[in-house]
Amino acid sequence: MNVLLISVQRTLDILGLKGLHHLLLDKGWNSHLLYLPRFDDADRCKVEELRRFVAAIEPGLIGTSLMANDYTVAVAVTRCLKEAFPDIPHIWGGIHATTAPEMCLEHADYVGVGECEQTMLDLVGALEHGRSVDAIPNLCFLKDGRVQRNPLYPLVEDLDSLPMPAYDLIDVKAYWKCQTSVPVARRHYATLITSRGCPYRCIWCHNIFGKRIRMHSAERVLDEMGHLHTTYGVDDFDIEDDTFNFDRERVIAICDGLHRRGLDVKLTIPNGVRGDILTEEVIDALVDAGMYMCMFALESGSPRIQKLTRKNLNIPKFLENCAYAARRRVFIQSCCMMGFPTETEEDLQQTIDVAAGAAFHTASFFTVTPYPGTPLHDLAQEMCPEKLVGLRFDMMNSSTMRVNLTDLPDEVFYGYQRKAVRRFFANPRRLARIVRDHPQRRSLPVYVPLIGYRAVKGLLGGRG
Ligand code: B12
Ligand code: SF4
Repeated sequence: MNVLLISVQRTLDILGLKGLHHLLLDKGWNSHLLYLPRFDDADRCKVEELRRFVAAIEPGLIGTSLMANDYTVAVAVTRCLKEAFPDIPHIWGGIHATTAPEMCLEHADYVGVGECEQTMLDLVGALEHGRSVDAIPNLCFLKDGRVQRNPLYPLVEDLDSLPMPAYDLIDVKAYWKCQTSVPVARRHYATLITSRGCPYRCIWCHNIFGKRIRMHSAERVLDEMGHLHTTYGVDDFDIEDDTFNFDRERVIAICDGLHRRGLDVKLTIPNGVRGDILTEEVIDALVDAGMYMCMFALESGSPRIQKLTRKNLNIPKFLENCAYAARRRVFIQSCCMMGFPTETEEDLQQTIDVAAGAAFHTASFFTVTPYPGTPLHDLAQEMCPEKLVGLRFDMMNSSTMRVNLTDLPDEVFYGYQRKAVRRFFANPRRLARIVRDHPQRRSLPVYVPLIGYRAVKGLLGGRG
């Protein structure tokens, strides 16, 4: 059977769907992967082009992967395909389908909840052979007008049992043309996820892979890096784990392994490290293995907000590690979240003060975004339900979000965000460090419009 997998996400480097595509190919299914990052069903040419493409493939199943901010586009794509091909079933999966399956079933025939490797194989097999799908684990669907949520498969315990991506079936180098979240252009990069699950309990966060961390072995990570390096010339790896540094010994084993195998590569950790559990030994190992850029996520400088949000970051330890990494010339990015329910001017000011005094090179001061299915969403629902009314999914990107969950008036709240950006960047020493330490100085101008937008956020009317 032919399967069509569609990504409506704006970035091309989607690991989950790519992994499912590789798995299907590995198991002998004829899978196709289509990127539709900015699909607009008002554009008739795009609609016709998509329909022609699908007609040529004749898929027996269409799978779409989405985050919350992709919901509107996912609806448009699915609606447009269902009109033209009413008999092809659609399954949605990914983080938004996992946290809001009922909403997704208004458009998709099936929703895959959580880890879906085996579920996808089961579903494709059942559809191919005309078997019932009713008992397939992790699947949700409507039965007699009601949502049936099947039990979940146990989580994949041994991540090494998942096949390594079938890199020979994709154009690894084509991805190099796309900009990633690392502000360096034209890298020969690949993105890796080396673990699943996170034991921390930050209230804004997803729980797609459970609260226990499961990890690929250091040797398997090194095999994948080695394969990408020797076969395709990849020399820059973005590690996108939730908490890559949770197991210090594994991090050190990976770094040592890179030396042992003679792999001369660079590393970045754009999704962040848990900064307070690092040690100088781990930072040294990472820097010596090629790490040149890392995200240290502060989120809030207020101990009260750290507690409320259950991030419980040890701020002094975090700042100490950050300063050490900066001394080792790692380019440090940070992100802060502003606007939690009950957050006061004092809390906001603490975040500004801590960020401004930290050894970060850059920092983003994002608006808190209450994603459906998170404890933060529940808290907002309890404390300020009126603010959730009319929230638009296509804005659910922390840069474009316009919601103020605090009790402060909008002009005061957004004023603090603007102040944070000004205070942080209007610092000649920081600017000098950015220029000195940025791994690719010529790409620095791309920062300017983004910083400018955030510095004026809320001045241009609307709610923000
Ligand atoms: C890597 C990553 C990124 C990367 C790449 C994104 C990507 N799609 O791969 C980058 C840096 C680009 C990114 C960007 C953003 N991200 Co991000 N990202 C992640 C991260 C850390 C890992 C994703 C991943 O690769 N996981 C590993 C793979 C194997 O898992 P998976 O993709 O979930 O796939 C599995 C299942 O979901 C399922 N599945 C997936 N697709 C499908 C499809 C079908 C049909 C089926 C059946 C099943 C299925 O099966 C897969 C295998 O088990 C997650 C957190 C996390 N741990 O999941 C956040 C996360 C997904 N990101 C998040 C957010 C908010 C963003 C941003 C919006 C941030 C922002 N700027 O505001 C942007 C969006 C960018 C954009 N412009 O649209 C949120 C999403 C919240 C939500 N409810 O939508 C998450 C959950 C982080 C969080 N702490 O909350 N992100
Ligand atoms: S924000 Fe990071 S540390 Fe906190 S629960 Fe999510 S993945 Fe874990």
